[in-house]
Amino acid sequence: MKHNILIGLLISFFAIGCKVANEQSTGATETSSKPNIIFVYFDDLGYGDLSANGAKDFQTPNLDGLANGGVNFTNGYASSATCTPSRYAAFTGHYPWKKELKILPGTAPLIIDTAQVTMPKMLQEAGYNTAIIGKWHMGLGDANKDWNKHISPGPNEVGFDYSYILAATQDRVPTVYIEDGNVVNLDPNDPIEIDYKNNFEGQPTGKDNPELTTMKWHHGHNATIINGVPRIGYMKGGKSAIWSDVDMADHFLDGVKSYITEKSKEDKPFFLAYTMQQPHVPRTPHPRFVGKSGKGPRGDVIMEADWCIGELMKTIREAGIEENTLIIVSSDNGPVLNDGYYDDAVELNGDHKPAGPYRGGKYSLFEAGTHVPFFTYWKGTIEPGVSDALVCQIDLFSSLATLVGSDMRGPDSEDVMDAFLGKSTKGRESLILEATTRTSYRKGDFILIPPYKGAKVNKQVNIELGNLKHVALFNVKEDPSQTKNLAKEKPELVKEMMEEFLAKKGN
Ligand code: NG6
Ligand code: CA
Repeated sequence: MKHNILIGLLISFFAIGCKVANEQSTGATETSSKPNIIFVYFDDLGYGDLSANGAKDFQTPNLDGLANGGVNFTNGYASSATCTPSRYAAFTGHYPWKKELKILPGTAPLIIDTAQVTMPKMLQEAGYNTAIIGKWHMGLGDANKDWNKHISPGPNEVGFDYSYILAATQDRVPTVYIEDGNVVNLDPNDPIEIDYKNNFEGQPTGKDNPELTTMKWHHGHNATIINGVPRIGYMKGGKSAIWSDVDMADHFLDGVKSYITEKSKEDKPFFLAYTMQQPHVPRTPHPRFVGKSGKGPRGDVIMEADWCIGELMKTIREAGIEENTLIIVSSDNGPVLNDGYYDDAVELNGDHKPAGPYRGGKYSLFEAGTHVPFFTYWKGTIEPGVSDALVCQIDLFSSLATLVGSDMRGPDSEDVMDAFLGKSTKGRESLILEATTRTSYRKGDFILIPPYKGAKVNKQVNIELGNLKHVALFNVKEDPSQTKNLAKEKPELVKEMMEEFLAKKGN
């Protein structure tokens, strides 16, 4: 009898053991269908700024490793030709032109409604740890916020469990880091004050005190001088909290490394938005990258960013999570050489084509405004290849929702997960693009640009804006540099696309 009980106990122990083992293996399957997700989001990086996409004058081996080892999209888009609207679309799945979003000043309130569904909220609900480290530029708190108190709402209120950000851009105040809503290293005896209209009495500015600057402003960027760099907006106080520009890339990278190392030990998967500041102005490479590209600071910070990607990959490999991590790389808008400082970007550019074959640049309704680097990498799951599928950052929300088994969707976001995984060559059928509140319509290989009033060229940045007198139709595949307006040749297609475009825009 005793013997039988013992055998019975052994059998049940064995059965429990198997059950646990089974559960563990089910758990493992679950984690692979919920991989870690890292969204590397550049600021103003052009399609042609990577050697994988044709850059010859300098190399980006680490970015190339991801682009060539994953799916490199030849028709990958940002939603807008400027930062704020693009980011809003990427993180919320909403078309930014519906809200007529513009580039925000550093004092702007949060533009995402805290009641709104967002991509990070969707991932939180699906069991993810979520974080953003880097540039934010979607506003913070309310219009009259006190930077010396907890600043809310912000990233933490719209889906990010952790945030370590710069509020707007590197070229505008406040020039401090904000961690989970609190300015880092702030001395309460030296409070920060920010104003975008009026200077604080007695404060030198780039405009009045050029002798105090180490970087010269070309247009805009002539208010408060921080670290020798004249910025957009006025700032007073907060000395102990002011960031070091040349250390910014290392600083964000350190945060990214710690986050990945720490979170990869947890049972939950993580979503990390690594929103890099490069190569936006002011371009301030760390001294170890100065002169490396031969293209001045713009090329140098691209090489610095590429090195950061190498470090990111090392961290992922050391944490043993490379085969369980989906990495998506893109840029918030197209490239610009002179965006307001004299930094030799124009003078040393030579034959480099930051936008690759595309016409225009940042701010433009022509291709280069939004047609950006875009690739997905997932070792062991994504087969390397090149895809012509039409995909946009706005689609991340609904696509990732499918991946992680969530039924939440972004209202204007389409599920193109199979294209992201390289399993299908089918992306979106059509897409509405935006550049400084103007819109265009891409369908298949064609792009329709309606006529707009306004300057042909933004002379300050020397970029063609895409303001045309008459409607234009281009075949982006055959004519990426948009030299041949097909509107007269294909009136039927123009009519069809215009009708669809207007219907989609609700006019
Ligand atoms: C513009 C700035 C430009 C850059 C841009 C935002 C001037 C004259 N120009 O207004 O330098 O900061 O805003 O770039 O101030 S973005 O990538 O964040 O959209
Ligand atoms: Ca940008």
